[in-house]
Amino acid sequence: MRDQEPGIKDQTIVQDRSPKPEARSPSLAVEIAGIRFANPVLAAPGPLGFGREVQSVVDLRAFGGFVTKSVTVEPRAGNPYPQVVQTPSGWLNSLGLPNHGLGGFIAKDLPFLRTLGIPIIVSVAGESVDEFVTLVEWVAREADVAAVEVNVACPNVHAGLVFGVDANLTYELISLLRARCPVPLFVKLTPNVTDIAVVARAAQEAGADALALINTIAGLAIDVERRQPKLGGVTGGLSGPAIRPVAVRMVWEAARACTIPVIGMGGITGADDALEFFIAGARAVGVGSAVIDTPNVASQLCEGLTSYLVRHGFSSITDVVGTLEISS
Ligand code: RRO
Repeated sequence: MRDQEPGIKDQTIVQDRSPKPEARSPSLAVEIAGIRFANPVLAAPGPLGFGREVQSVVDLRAFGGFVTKSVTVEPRAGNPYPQVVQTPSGWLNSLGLPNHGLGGFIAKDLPFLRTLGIPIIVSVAGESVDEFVTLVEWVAREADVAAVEVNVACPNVHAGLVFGVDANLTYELISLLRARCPVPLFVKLTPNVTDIAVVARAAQEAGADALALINTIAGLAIDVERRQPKLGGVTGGLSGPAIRPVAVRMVWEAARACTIPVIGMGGITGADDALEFFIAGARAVGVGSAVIDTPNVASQLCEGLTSYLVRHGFSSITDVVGTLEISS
């Protein structure tokens, strides 16, 4: 506003106190398959489990949404210990789907998740088509389940991986489930394939509402003194910073091959890591292993994303999605 001119004394000056557009904080809200997430940082399966286990150390409400660990029809204790070993740049896990089973999830875990007040996405893992159908039908009819995520990608249960490594099987399974699922259906993809675009397109053509990738990369760690696998389940799935470039590349490939939203994850620890996924084409990101070192990682990421948006003059995180520039 210009200074008042000298000599004009009696004139009433009405000051405009409405917020100036440039002072407004950029928006972190995103919409995926009709679900509104207040911010694009989702709690991904892994150390966060079903939430209750970590609620005293992690502020779960800071996440834009919560994706559960996969639920199976029957309760599972998980694979023999050790279930997790550290590697130089991440974690190798062979948890083997420990969970309370469908009945236990609905009775014990879901009531707690409802109290969070953020969208809940329930991941399910069947060992057969029939089991997937049972899981989807039961979970989707529960109140406050925003979406069901079909995990065709678990590296530690043989049957789970069979679907996700084969585009035809993925198509058949997702088509069947889509017809039986009254809420949005997400599909979690495995990186343990030659061409992620082929499986991503198959899931989209079958009616998936969104894709989530990547699950962990299959690996093996050996104790050389004992000449035995370090994990009780022998092989495991690698997560953490080591897998990030692989994940970003696959998100980019899937996003280019499909029109449905992509949720990216794999080794995100800071805002710049998350931004790589957005720029590659992800509309939201998942964070899992990072909570081990940084329990408040969700709020840290949101602060970092906001400051990036301000610095670059973007009004919304959605403006960053798929903006990778490649000079020819
Ligand atoms: O529970 C596991 O062993 C597990 C699952 Br379901 C998954 O999807 N990904 C992973 O790395 N571990």
